[in-house]
Amino acid sequence: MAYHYDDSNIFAKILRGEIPNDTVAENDHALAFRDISPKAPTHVLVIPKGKYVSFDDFSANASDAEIAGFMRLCAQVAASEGVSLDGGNGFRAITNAGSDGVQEVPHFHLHILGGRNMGPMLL
Ligand code: IU
Repeated sequence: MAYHYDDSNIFAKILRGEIPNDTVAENDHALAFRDISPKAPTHVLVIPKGKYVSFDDFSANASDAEIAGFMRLCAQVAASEGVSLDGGNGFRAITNAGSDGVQEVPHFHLHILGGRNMGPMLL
């Protein structure tokens, strides 16, 4: 079974430059921008520039260079937001996948949340 990517999703439109975004950082393989409805003082979304539906799609199918670029941008964002453990108080990184994960936008994204104590994980 192949993953189905919907080119009409909002993050695809952001990547195509059709919708503005509040960019924090980017590299060849990934883009980081502020969540439009922040749940914490720092709430940044990191997305791959390639067409991947979810964490499992990305992990299974992205190239090593794409995965490295994505992860490095996550670390860069944590540092620039002042939440990295290299000098800051930490953060939470989460990704929702599919209907049981309650994923709203079907383009893989990692939420980086911090700037306050995030409390216990909700289960
Ligand atoms: P989710 O993991 O797919 O549930 O998260 C989607 C996030 O995308 C959510 O936190 C929204 O606030 C956010 N978002 C956004 O930043 N810009 C948009 O135009 C839309 C959603 I639609």
